[in-house]
Amino acid sequence: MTLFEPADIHPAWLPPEAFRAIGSRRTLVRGDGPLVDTVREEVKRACARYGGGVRHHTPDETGDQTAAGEPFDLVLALSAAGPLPAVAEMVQAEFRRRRGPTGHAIGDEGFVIARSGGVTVVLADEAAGLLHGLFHVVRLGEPAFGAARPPEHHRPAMPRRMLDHWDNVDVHPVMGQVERGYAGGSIFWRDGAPRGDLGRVRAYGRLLAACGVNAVTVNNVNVHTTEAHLLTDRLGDVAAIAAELRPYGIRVHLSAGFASPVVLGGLPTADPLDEDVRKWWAEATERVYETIPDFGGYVVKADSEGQPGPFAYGRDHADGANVLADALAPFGGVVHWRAFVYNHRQDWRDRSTDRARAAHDHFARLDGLFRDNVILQVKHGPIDFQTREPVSPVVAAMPATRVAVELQVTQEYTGQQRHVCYLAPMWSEVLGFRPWGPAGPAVAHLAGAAADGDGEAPDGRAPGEGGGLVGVSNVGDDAYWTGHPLAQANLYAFGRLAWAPWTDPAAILDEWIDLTFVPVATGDHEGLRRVLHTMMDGSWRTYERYTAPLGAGFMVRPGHHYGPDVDGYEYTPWGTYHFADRDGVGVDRTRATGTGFTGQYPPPWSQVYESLERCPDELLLFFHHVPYEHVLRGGSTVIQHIYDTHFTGVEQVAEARSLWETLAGTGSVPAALHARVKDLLDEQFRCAREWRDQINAYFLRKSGVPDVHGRHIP
Ligand code: GCW
Repeated sequence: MTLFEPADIHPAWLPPEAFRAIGSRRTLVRGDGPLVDTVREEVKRACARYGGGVRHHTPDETGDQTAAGEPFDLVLALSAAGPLPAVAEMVQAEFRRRRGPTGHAIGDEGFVIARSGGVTVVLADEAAGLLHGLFHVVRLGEPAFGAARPPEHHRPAMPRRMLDHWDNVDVHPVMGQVERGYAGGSIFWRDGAPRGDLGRVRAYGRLLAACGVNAVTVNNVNVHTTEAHLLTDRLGDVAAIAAELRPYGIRVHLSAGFASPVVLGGLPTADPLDEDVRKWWAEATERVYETIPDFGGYVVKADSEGQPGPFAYGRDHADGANVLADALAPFGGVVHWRAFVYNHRQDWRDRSTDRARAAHDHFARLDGLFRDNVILQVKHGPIDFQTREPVSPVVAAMPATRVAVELQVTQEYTGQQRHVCYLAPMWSEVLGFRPWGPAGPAVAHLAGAAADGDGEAPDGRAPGEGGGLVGVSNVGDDAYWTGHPLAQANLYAFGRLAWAPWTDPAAILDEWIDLTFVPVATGDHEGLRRVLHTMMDGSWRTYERYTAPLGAGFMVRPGHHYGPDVDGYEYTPWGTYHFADRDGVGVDRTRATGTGFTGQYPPPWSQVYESLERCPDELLLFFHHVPYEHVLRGGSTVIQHIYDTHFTGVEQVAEARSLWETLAGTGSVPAALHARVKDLLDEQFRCAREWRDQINAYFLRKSGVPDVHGRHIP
């Protein structure tokens, strides 16, 4: 296997220097199989650069020493590949002793790491675990070879950690090559054909494995005509991608169109209960597995924003999902069925329809009717990836269904990779939200996070029963992968939170900084770290301050969704309204007087959100319509809060921009990267001012209430 390092592509969090600690040491890799080969190649390449050595014992070879009679510094071994060097045997025995007779095995993707007698040992039951263990050692760097450490058991909290690419094969006339993509073209497709640039796909797989992702969907959930054919006659294109990602333990999934039996199979119907339709799915799926034996499964957006679905045949979404699930089941595949179903042709005059309610209204009653290999993929908020939304009530409403939570790594509504907006703090809040209050499970548990090393899920589920975490990818063919170089941190954080949801976002940022910026650590690395934390830790809240206030959402330019337009969606069919008038603003979603959405939550949240006094400030306008002079829990009035946060938000962007300036010429970051971020910060500042002025002017004009500080509002 040849490892690929594209010359003009930024290495993101895997620059060669990140492997210095490993590359300068003597390593034994013990085990066989393709993923173990990947581990060995990684170590070999690092050693070629930094002077270390790697040895691969054959099964009948043993020993604790290199051929030159020196001890190993690092042993990476499959637990069943024995006999292992004495120190690894000891670590294994110690791990078994600690976990006790009923404790967990190391697990499919897990690993144990320890350091004893000057040797760092990584043990895994499966090769994928060894690969994750290797990248853990990379993350630790030099400290991996420092003080002794007792066996630590790491395993992913979520069984499936998937990135969905909204990449089109053909350039879509409105959405382009990548729908909501802000990092150039697709890394998979160009102008109707595969790019052929498979080295880049391989490099992508490597980056993903190093942050914990293990599944990728290669085409947009909006399946257009050309893309539909990936399932049948263009399956070879998918197989080529799968071949590049496989060495990094990443499985390929496909977005499939629900009408495929008609569109591709020429059948008169796609009715999920029709025998010919079932047969068509079964046969098509069998062919997929003949070509890609480790294929992950399908992702389906049905009856949503114009995509076909079971409603056309009078069937429900359990009928729809189950026909695909049955086709996949013999091969161990899963169908990710999206819960993003709502009426996008609503009459704005109709106050009884509430888009926030839609997913729960459609899906809650179907709980228990889905096959085991159906994963209901639920957007984290009830509307659509806004900067601030409550957690979707669907996540708590489906105890008998596997639920995956979908996050948007691509920054459609959070600055489109022109603004710095580190999203891990938002995701961490989502994952930590406890729908039944402090004593109940968190969202991360419901999505499958039992096996996270911090105990069993409180709801008693066995590890890995949940659906996992899904992110809409922010990657394109841009030299920095993500357009904004600092948006790489979001991709990295997505993988790390899917692996370990309780990790502090600031700690994840530290990991990312240390890996990404090692190469030019000629400058003041601690200074760089401080600057990046100041710029990024609170950047999501900063973004929230200068955009739509208090959970109101949208207020973006229709279509492309960049920049402010307070009434842009107010009189459209999309169901995203704020109802501002001269007296007040917000959506009444209470049971008492509004749409009743608050009733979709279990207590305590059904009561907390219902109550004007108890509803958290940041979600007030999501749940209530209030007068401008309404006093928030924080003490300020709604209108004064709007003015204050918008002035502060812009000041914070200005500060970030000046801070970045202090890094110019210091050598802490490469000059080209510095220049790219500088330009983007100029744009962020411009855009933030535009947001501030439009929002403030709009609400001043509506309310007539002046700013108590008398600041200029145009
Ligand atoms: O946020 C919206 C986007 C659409 C997207 C849709 C979805 C892929 O504006 O571009 O379509 O969500 O999640 O399906």
